[in-house]
Amino acid sequence: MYTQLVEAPEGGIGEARSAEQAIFDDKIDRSITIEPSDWMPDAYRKTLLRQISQHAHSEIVGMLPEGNWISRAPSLERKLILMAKVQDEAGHGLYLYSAAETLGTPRDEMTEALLSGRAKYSSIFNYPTLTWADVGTIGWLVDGAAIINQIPLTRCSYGPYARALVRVCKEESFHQRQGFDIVSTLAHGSPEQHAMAQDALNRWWWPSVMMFGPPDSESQHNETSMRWKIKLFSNDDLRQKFVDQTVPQAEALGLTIPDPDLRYDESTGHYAFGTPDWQEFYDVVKGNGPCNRDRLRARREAYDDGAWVRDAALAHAEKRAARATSDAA
Ligand code: BYC
Repeated sequence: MYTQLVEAPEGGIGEARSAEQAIFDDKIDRSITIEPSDWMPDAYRKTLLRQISQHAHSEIVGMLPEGNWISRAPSLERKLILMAKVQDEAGHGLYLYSAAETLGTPRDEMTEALLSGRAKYSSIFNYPTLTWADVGTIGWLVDGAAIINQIPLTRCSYGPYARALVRVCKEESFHQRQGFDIVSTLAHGSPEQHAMAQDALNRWWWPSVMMFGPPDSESQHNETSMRWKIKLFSNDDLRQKFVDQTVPQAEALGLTIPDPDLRYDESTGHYAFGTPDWQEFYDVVKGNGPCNRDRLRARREAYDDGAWVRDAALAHAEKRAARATSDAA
C-alpha cells in the first residue's frame, strides 16, 4: 500500500509530498513509530526537537539541585545512592540529546541554546534545595511526576525518543523510591525531622503540580502534539493523575498537602484541588525564578571547565582518523 501511494502520482512535488504525508499520517494513526530516516512534516520535526531537547536540558540542569547535597548527605549509604541518582540524570540527558540529534540538530547547537538562555528546561529546577528533606522530596514528587509524564511517552510516535524513555523510566522508578524512603525516614523520625519533611512538602508541592505545564486552556502545543502522539495525555490529565497518586502517599507519611481546597470527590473518583499560582509558573519559565540565574551560571562554568576534555577527545579522534587514513593508503 505504501509503495502504491508513493509511486502512483506522475511527478508533481506537491503530489509526492502528499503521498509521503499520507504514509506518515497512516503510521501515526496505527501507532507505528516514525524513525529518523522516514519522511516527516517539518512542524513534527520541530515540535519533537523542541520537546526532546527541553527534556534533555531538564535532566542536565536537574542534576544541580540534588548535586548540591552530595557532599552533605547524612550517611555514606545516602551519599552513594544520591551520587548514583545524579549520574543517572546525566545519562538521561545524554540518551535524550542523542535522540534529538537523530532529527538533524547537532548537540553543540542544543548546548549553545541552553547556555545562551534561549532554550527552556523544566521550571521545577529553578527552586532551591534548602534542607536534606528537599532531596527526598525531589525524588518523591519530582521523579514521581516525571514517571507519570514519561511512562506514556515510551509509546510516543518517534522511535528514538520512545526507546530512550524506556530506560529513563526504569531509573526514575528507583529515584522515586529512594526519595520516598528519605522522606519516610524523616516523617517517621523526631518531631524536628517530621517538621523538616513537612516544610519541604510545603515548598515543593505547587512547583511539582506546575511541572506538568500550563493548564490545557493555555497550552500552546497540547492539541498538535497529541494529534501526532508526541504527547499521549494532556497537561491537566497528567496533573490529575499525579495528585490522585500522591495524596494517599502523603497521608501514609502523616504529612499534609498544602492545599486547603484539596478533597476527594466521590462523584468523579478523583481529588479536586486548588489552582496553582500560574503567574509564578510563567515568571519562572521566563527566567525569573529563585535560581534561574544560578542554574545557568553553573552550567556555563561546567561547560568552560570541560573544554579541555572536549579538546582532548577531539584531538584523539583526529589522530585515530589520520592513522586509519594512512593505514588504508
Ligand atoms: N517548565 O504548550 P505547552 C525530570 C513551556 S526532567 C518550563 O503545554 P508542551 C527530572 C513549553 O515548553 C522533567 N517550561 O508545552 C530530571 C512551551 O514553551 P515553548 C522534564 C514549560 O511541550 C532530573 C510553553 O510552556 N520533562 O523529570 O506541549 C531529576 C507552553 O506549554 C513547562 C519533560 O520535559 C515547565 N514545566 O508540554 C528529576 C518531559 N511546561 O516550548 C526529574 C517531556 C511547559 O513553546 N516534555 N513549558 O517555548 C513534555 O511532556 C512537555 O514538553 C511538557 C510541556 C508537558 C513539559
